[in-house]
Amino acid sequence: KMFHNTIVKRPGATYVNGLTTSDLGTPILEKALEQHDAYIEALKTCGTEVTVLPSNDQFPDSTFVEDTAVLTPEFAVISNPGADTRNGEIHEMEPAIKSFYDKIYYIKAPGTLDGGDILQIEDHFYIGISARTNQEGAEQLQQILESENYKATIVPLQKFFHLKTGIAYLGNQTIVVAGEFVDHPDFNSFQKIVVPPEEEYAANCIRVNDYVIIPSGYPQTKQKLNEAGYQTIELDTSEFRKLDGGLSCLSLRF
Ligand code: CIR
Repeated sequence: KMFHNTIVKRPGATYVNGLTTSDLGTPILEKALEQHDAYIEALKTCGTEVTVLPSNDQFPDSTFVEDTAVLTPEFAVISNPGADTRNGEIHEMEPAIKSFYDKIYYIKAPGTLDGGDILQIEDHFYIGISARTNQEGAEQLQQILESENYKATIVPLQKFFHLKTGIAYLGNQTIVVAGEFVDHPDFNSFQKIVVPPEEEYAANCIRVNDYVIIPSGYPQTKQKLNEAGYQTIELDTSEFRKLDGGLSCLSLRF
């Protein structure tokens, strides 16, 4: 699948106060901005037109734009983020999405849903139930997708923060998997690139056209991807990892 467009949002001064479950320390804003610059450059190298939205200090986590929407070639779904401090992020994202889409659906309370819990594999969407996405939100999305002739499977998560924390789709029926997804029955029919436990964070990688963008510092995963024939771009994501974020979280790709 070819991606023509990407949307990103700059980290703001309050980024350092974002939500986290990790104990990797407080992010360094200046470094986060440099890493974000490199991320934008990589998306351009992959051939996408990058829309860069300005930061909003009211929402410390708003650079993690992936959580605000689910985008398909035909329509957009604005999510209803499950964290209180993030829910309002959708109001700034909506006009940006409207500039690309005419057909827009919404996830509505009491349903909650974070885009990071949604993985598209060809015409089939997998919807994680997590601390952020509840059953009601997942079922709303499932109904929307099925009404648009997509398939949708709900996948309750055991340990991962978001579905895409532990799984990525590369095209060609091939997935990158870590942890609970290595032997998960819902994903057994795919070709798998298995990320070893010590490199688990590298499972959050993104295929963008001719490249797979991966976090730097995960040599075994990089080697497996290269041996499978994928060209990789490595990016330092240390300041995003400190807030449980990764490469997929930082953009909407469509
Ligand atoms: C949060 O807790 O919501 C952010 N600190 C991290 C969001 C990561 N997003 C993603 O995995 N899609």
